[in-house]
Amino acid sequence: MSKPTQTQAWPKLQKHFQQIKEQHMQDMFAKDSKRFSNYSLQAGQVFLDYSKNRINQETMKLLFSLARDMDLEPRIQAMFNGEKINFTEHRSVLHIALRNRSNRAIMVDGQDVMPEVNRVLDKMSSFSSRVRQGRWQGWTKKPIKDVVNIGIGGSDLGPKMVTKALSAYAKPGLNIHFVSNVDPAHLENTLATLDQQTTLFIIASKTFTTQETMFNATRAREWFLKGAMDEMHIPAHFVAVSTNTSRVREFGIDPENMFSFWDWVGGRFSLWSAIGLPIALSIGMDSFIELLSGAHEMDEHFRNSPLEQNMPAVMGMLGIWYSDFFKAQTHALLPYSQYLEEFPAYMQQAEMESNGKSVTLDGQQTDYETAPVIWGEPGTNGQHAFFQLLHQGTRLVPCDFIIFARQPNHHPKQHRLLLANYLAQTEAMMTGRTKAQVLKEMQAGKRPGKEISHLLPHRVFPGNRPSNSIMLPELTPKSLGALIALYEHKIFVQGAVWNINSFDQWGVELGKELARVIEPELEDDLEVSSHDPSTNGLINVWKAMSRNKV
Ligand code: G6Q
Repeated sequence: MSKPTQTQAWPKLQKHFQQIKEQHMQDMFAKDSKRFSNYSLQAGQVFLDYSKNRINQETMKLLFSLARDMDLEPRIQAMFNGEKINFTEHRSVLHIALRNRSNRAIMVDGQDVMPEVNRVLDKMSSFSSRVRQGRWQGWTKKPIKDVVNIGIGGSDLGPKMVTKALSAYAKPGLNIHFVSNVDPAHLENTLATLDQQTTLFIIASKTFTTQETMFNATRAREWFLKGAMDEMHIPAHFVAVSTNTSRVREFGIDPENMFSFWDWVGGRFSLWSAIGLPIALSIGMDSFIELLSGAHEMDEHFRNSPLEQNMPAVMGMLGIWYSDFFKAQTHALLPYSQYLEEFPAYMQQAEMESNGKSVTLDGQQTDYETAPVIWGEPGTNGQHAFFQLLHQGTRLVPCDFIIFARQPNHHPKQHRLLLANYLAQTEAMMTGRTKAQVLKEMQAGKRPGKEISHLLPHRVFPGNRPSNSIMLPELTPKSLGALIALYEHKIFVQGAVWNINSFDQWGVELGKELARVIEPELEDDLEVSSHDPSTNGLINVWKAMSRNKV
């Protein structure tokens, strides 16, 4: 089937939407005493309550038949079997092989990829323990104290998010820094307090051609040589993570110090590969393997569970319900964990770069919505900022609330407060507060009648705002691995049903190309006229401004 709108399920869902769209979730709970157990799932360590959604049994039945009409199940198997489902780039999509702890053979072009995957994991293991134990030394024989990962996009966001999330597991005294932006301030501010003798650089780039990374890497090498004075010291301080051996060699890094990965690992799904080296350095290889195991557990759940009990499938189809029928334009990720501060930004790339597409696999324009805008912040901070709009704004914003049940080594009372807020918000979003309730409350507070009628409409909450509640026992490498994999597979589900290629990113290329044209035009004083009037105008204003002529 080319488009989901051509399936039998789609018009049925449209009709069903008309029937259900005004129904309040509170009435749904009132009618079904088992709603919580009927609409919740456990997958390994991850618990999902999706009962606070604007759905009933008929909705889920129709959503799953849409998924089946769009061949979701065979598509899942095709990914796990190494088929070249990223057909615009002629590539398999095998981040699942990187964490295939069962070691079952996964074939690409007639070859099992697992021996190579395991070889690189072994290399990461021996390197990370040498650095962590102080056996990998700088040119003055001092142990490494600071690691600077230079990479961008998929070669930055994943390891940065996980390193921060698992900072409680980090080795004290080994600081991990991430430099991505081509703005010189990023590298300069990072290097300002570092010592060349005890700093190790990881140049992380799948292609080893990305402009930002190559500029920052070159500048980092200059900074290093200012202290070390001799290029012979580079091997002890620069390693590379890449698929491009010749470019790594050209840059001056010995391929012995290169950690490989493969074209079947997409940038935004690469934290499980050698791109995860900063994670392994920070938390140790045993914990890195735990991260992989957690993801593998979720992979097995996704591969083997029927859609009705399949957590990524449920979450993916709910997202489609809101995007395509309720026309929700955004989706908020709200981790109630400061450790997951970077999680929304990471998922923003994963979802929006994967499913921000408008052409089907067979090249037709979609006549339906695809990925929503993904955004979010940790709770409770967000509550004091944008939650107003979630509760009383004009837009419907489906939300995912995420929390860990236990937080060892932290203040239990404070953790209970965090949990109380997590629960209170989903409750408030669902139940709202009616006019009658507000009136009763205000009358009980003995407010003057005039004030009551004045304030009443402002204090009413419509409720009926949907959310998923995700709960995990504790933030560990294993549970985090499962959580990330859950979202990766949710993205897969949606891409399959929307019949788009979730694994290419042509949209990122155009800006890169144009920047390469513009950059040389900024070198001199000559007026530029080769672009559209706005771009020409801006370039010429910049030329005057940067020379203090404005
Ligand atoms: C991710 C994207 C993109 C990519 C960066 C860095 O899926 O393709 O974010 O990761 O552009 O690319 P390199 O790793 O090749 O430098």
